[in-house]
Parts: sequence; structure tokens; C-alpha cells
Amino acid sequence: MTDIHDRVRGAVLASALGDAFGAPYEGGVAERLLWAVLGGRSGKRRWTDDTQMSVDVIESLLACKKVEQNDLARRFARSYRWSRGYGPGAGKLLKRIRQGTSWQIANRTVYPNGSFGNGGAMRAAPIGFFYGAERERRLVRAVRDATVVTHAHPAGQDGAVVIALTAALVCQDCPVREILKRLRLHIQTVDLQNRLAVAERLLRAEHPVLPKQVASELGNGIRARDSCVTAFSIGLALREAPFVRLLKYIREVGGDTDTIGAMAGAVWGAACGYRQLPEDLLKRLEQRQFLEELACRFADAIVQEHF
Ligand code: R7I
Ligand code: MG
Ligand code: MG
Repeated sequence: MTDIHDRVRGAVLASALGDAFGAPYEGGVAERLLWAVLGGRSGKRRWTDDTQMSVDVIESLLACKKVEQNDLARRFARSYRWSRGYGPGAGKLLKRIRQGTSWQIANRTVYPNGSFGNGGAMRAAPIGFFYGAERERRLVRAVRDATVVTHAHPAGQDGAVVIALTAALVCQDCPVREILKRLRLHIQTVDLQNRLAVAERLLRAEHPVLPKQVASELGNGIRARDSCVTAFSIGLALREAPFVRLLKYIREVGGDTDTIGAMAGAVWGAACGYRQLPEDLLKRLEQRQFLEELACRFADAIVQEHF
């Protein structure tokens, strides 16, 4: 198996683990209580909308061999279950698509300018791997096309570009300085550009940056601008640390822990690969075998496409 195969599998599984092991710590008391009930039912760590939508993206890419917006919209709408903890706007939007509204209309019915939540970014890493960093412009266009189906706001799309392009570049062991340079060329919103400038300073710091500082300077909320660069920064800063340290750090950052876990997990996995993931956590992951098989088929397709 090639290195890229291991990295893609690692990223898909690390993202699911970040989601499932981050979910019990997401949000406030009410969310945590609800998840304590929903998340423990099967005896395994239940994953949330982050992983469900990533599965939808991967299955769509495998079936269509490219980003196909109508297919994505159909799959997102068909997979929607409130018990996976979808964002409130996303839930409404997906129900409308299921009832027959086209995604081009539905994506602006909840928020007139489109959603700026992080729900496009949480499922974006697979698109980065599929298109590959060699064809950067094509990658960025594909990410925006896939994101706009549910997140028409430019910030929602920028967040997705940050995660997808970073994951693809990390797969090639691209240095952090160069990743930041590439991202700056594609990010359109001032908020996200400003976050990248802060991340650059934190990643260069001589002393380890505490989770509390990451939360206060980069954010830990559900908006793309408050979580995507946070996850980017954590994934890169801890890409040589054991996976359990990454999880602990994300818990301490707090806020939208499942999504920061899913996005930082994808970046970490692209750097470290599947073989570095702890077996005792994988054993406790809901539908592990299904995710493993899907990740493997996805990695096979990418290796065949690129090499
Ligand atoms: O972005 P989205 O799919 O949510 C993903 C998050 C992740 O944390 C998942 O784990 C799950 O818990 O939800 O869902 P949206 O509902 O589109 O956006 C998320 C939230 O961002 C919304 O519920 C709003 O609070 C906020 N938001 C906006 N608020 C005002 N105006 C997003 N867009 C707007 C806006 O235009
Ligand atoms: Mg979630
Ligand atoms: Mg979340």
C-alpha cells in the first residue's frame, strides 16, 4: 500500500474519531445531556452529522467521480436524521430538499445570504484528497461547488477551502509556511484572512500555546470563522503528537468540540496516517467496519486516479 493510501484512510477515520469522541463535550449543559442519552445507546461512540455528511461526500465522489451538486444534495437530504445532531439551519434546509425544493433555492431560505456555519468545512477534507493539491484551482472550485449546496455564504465556503486544501497539502508534507501562503491566495473573506494571520503567529510561537488561548484568539464556535482556522491550527501544531493528545487538547479548547475534532482529525490523519491511530479508540467507534471499508475504497480510488 502506498503512503497516500494510509494517509487518506487515516484522515477519514481520525475525522470520525474526532467527531465521535468530541461530541460528548460539545456545547453547553443541555447539548451534553442530550448527547449522553443519544450517544451512548449502542455501547459505542456515536458519530454525528460531521461524519454522516463526510460519508455522503465520499460515496458521492465514488459514484460520480467528481463533485456533482445534485447528487450531493440528494444524498445529504436522504441521510438527514435529527438524532445525528445537525445544525438547526441545516436540518430545515435538508428537509426542504427532501420535500422537493431545489438546493439552489433551499440554500438561501433559512438565511438569506446563505449559512456561514462550519457544516460545509466539516465534510470538506475528502474533496481535498480526491482532487489533490497538484491541481489547486480545480480543488478550490470543487470545494466551493460542494459547499454551496448547503452553505452559500462566502465564509462557509472559505472555511471548507481552509480544511480541504490544508488536508491535501499535508498529504504531501508541505511545510506550514507554504500552506499558509497557498491558503491566503484563495480565501475571500476578511474574517478568515484575519484568523489565518493569528494562526500564523500562534504556529510560530516558541512556547506551546494553551488551549484556552487558541479558543480566545481563534474561536471555538459553530460559525466557520470561529472554528475552521482553529481546527487547522490545532491539527498542524499537534501533527507529530499522539492522537489522544489531540483529542484531549480539543476537549480543553471546548465549544464545538465534535466539529473541531472532525476537522483537526482530518488534518492530523493526513499527516500521520491510519497506522498511528490507537486501536482501543477504533474499537469503540460506531460502525467501525463500515467506515474502514469506505475509507479503504476511497483511498483505492484516489491512488488509482493519481498514480
Ligand atoms: O453549518 P451547519 O451545518 O452546522 C454545523 C454544526 C456543527 O457543529 C455540527 O456538529 C452541528 O452541531 O452543527 O448548520 P447551520 O444551521 O447552517 O449553521 C450553524 C449555525 O450557525 C446556525 O444554527 C446559526 O446559529 C449560525 N448561522 C447563522 N446565524 C445568523 N445568520 C449560520 N449562518 C447564519 C446566518 O446567516
Ligand atoms: Mg456534529
Ligand atoms: Mg459540531
